[in-house]
Amino acid sequence: MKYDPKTFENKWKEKWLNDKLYKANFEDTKSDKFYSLYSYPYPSGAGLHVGHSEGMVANDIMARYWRMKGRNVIYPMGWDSFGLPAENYAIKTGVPPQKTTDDAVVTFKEQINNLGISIDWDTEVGAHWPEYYKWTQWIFVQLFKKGLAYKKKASVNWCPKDQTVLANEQVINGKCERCDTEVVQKDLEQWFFKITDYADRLDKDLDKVDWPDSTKATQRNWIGKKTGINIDYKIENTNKILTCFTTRPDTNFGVTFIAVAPDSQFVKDNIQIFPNKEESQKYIDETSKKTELERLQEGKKKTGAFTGLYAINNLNNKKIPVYLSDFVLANFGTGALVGVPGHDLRDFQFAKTMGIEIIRVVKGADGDESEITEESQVQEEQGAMINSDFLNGMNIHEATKKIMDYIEEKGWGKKVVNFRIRDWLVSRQRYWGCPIPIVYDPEGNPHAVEESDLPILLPTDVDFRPTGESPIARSEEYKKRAEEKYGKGWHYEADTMDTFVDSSWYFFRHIDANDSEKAFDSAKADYWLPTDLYMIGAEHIVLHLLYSRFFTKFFFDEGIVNFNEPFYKMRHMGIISGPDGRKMSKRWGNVINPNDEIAKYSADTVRMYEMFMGPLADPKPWNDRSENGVFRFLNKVWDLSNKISSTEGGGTPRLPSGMDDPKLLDQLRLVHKLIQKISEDTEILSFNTAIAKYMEFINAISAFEKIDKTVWETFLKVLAPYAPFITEELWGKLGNGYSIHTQKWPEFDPELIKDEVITMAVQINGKVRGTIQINPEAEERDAMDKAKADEKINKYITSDVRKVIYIKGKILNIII
Ligand code: ANZ
Repeated sequence: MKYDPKTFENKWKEKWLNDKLYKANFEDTKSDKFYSLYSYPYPSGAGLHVGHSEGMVANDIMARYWRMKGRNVIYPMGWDSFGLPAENYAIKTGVPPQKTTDDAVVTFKEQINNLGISIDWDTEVGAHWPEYYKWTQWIFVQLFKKGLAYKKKASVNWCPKDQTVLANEQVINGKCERCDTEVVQKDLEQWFFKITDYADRLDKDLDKVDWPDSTKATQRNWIGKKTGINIDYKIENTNKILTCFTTRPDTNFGVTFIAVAPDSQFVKDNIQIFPNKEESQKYIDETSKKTELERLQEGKKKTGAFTGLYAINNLNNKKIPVYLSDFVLANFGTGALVGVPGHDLRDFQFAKTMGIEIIRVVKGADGDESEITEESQVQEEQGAMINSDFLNGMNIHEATKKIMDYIEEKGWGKKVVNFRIRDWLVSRQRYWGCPIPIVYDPEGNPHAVEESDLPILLPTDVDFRPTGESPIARSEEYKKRAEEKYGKGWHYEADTMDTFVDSSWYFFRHIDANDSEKAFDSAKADYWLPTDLYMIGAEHIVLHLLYSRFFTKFFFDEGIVNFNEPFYKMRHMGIISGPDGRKMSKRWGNVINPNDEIAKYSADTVRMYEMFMGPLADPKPWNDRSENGVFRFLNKVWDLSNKISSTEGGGTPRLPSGMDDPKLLDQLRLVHKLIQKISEDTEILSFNTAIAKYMEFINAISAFEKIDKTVWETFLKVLAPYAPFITEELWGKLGNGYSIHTQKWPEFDPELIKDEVITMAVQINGKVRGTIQINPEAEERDAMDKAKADEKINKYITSDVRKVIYIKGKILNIII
């Protein structure tokens, strides 16, 4: 019989689902657990593509591996199902978002099951399900009660075409990410979550988690913790004070201007006394047309206007001109900065355009003390002080400390820590989202909806074509509902929540998905969380993670959970591009649907190929030829199963003492080494190397005329997490009971993996000077010890070893 996956893959899929084979054990609160989390997908109409399934398969291998190792495993799945695409589709076609979303979920689920992903479907959640968003609303209410959800007028990015507020990241080069329309600034009443209260903890606690360094760095950068000082400057001929935040007070003798954000409070309060009032107003008006992103763009020509005011530098009583400039942000620091054009690039560019004096206060590389006239001379990070009175000669770090203390002692300023992170704007003027659980009295004061009245259901009588106001505001039913409940003149908030709110807590709900009494059970959360492996695409490493971490810390503060980081270990999958090397997209017609590949080969082929393509985190193009190679491998596995000898099976094979069948011993060595290597590689998520080892094993074992049954059964168990269908089928065919996936992971016998030795050549400076007997897997240190212990070799090691080139199992080359 040939490998014909169609005859069994469906059968096993159905059986595993019906038997709930992958159910997490919620009774057990003692065993080691493993929470395998894949970032819950947006169920798009296009269905799942191989870019999604890559991460799901990786999580699945881990889930299956740890189940076999005896851990209590949860592998949940859910849907990030609110959001713009379904709404935009509804606007175009009239099909309600509920319908498109529910249809898409059916497709996704079917695709996931086809791949044999071992989901416990009893843990399923969906952002758009009332029984889920009831608790999203509950969280909003808790934040509101603690003063962490508040309303204020804010200048926001506004897309005139989509008629919605956009987050900064949704604005690409000043244009709407989705429709490429020029984004404008608009002042609107908006809801915010006060994530800034958590800024310091969000920064510090990154030390506790096992994430890729670059991901941590990106988080830190976004949080933007800056230690510095606020320095007060008197404005000449007035009683006004202007405070500037600086991280580099060491350079303060080099200050030649002050720049204030045109939209800062200082300007609003004092424009009347600006000697150059008109010119200033004109500049303020121009700035209001620009997005924050445009203002910040590096390399952009700096602009500004002189206010006519002068401030006094306490250090040397120098008069400093005060300018307006849009590269200064109103909501960072104090909204004003001291300009040191010799040592800050933006300040240099500004000084150049405005014709402001440049003073060097830090020596350049090689002690350069010449005048600073070129950008390349501007240096920011190191050097010794000059032209700075009592700071002269110190390096910039000493000088920073010294002058901070000095300024504080004199009462001219105060040390502060600032953060770049801003409060989280959560309201959206859109229909397809979670309604904000706020009701307004006739005077317009907001009140939280009583918890017992949740959920506030999304109305369905809504025409959601964009007009600029929230579509829900036009629902008659919504108006009536509020008035019937609260009285005349009362109305519900018409904005919905940013979908990032939904996705900031879904992993809590998974562990208690059917609880109708509360968002989730604290004891369950304390057992199951933090997650043991979180797999997300590298495009989600900023906001989603910050927001989820913020919610977790809030729950911790509320005493709801006893941990304050949600994701212990996190890894990213690389983007899979189309066979043409381009990003998979409908537009290029290069999207690969796993269903098609399953039909062409098998689910096991798709799974293993996705893992074999390369290191998990690397970007990689789809290649049908290599996929076919994996299919051939599985065919070999199938065919070899026919060679199984009739010896008794069961358990992990070990050679009984006294037995001297050299063929069996060789087979045992092969399979025990395989156990060891697959365990090692799997635990570090090195799936591509693991698969290469299965292939090596199959090549080696096929040299035998007959294969021992227990050896083969062990191999099947070790292959099971990677290829669940074929292994289940062959396991049963060999007369074993269902299911291979509930078997114990085999342990390797250390005796059987270490006894092998080879003869390795040892070179000194490239010349062979002898050989050593060594295990091909031995580390460099062992090889060196053996080489030095050999007199013949050692006598050539006459001076210090400069370098060692060691290739395991091949060669040792010592350079002296
Ligand atoms: C003087 C100075 C001298 C600065 C120097 C830097 C280098 P970074 O640069 O990210 O560490 N700053 C202060 N308030 C600002 C605002 N509202 N908008 C834009 N920039 C502002 O952030 C800290 C520095 O950013 C501060 O230190 C200040 O410039 C500038 F050689 O002060 B510095």
